[in-house]
Amino acid sequence: MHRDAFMMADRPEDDGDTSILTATKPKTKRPPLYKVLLLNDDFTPMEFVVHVLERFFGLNHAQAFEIMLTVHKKGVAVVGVFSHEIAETKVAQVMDFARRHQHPLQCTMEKED
Ligand code: TYC
Repeated sequence: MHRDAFMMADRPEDDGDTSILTATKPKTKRPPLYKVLLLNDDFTPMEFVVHVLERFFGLNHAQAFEIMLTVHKKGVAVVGVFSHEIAETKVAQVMDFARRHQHPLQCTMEKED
């Protein structure tokens, strides 16, 4: 036999095993979180905003009043941090509730850093 005419398994560096082993880091990445933001406007009544915060974000009256005042004074505040799906639901609930009551209240979400 010609000296280069090796069969696969005859090559010293190849034992014929076709399996591939790759070291992989165990993936434990947590899903990203999203901040739900409430925006100020000049028309939505303060009591309506307080009610929204109690109803959709599980805040007590004092907490809701405090966050409402922060939005009123600063223009925007984070009202909660959630998974993407829960944040989307909260935003939709607030926007729908505000629209049904004909208030221009705006609620948005943004990815947390
Ligand atoms: N600025 C509104 C007012 O004076 C109150 C308000 C607070 C509106 C928070 C929206 O997200 C808001 N009636």
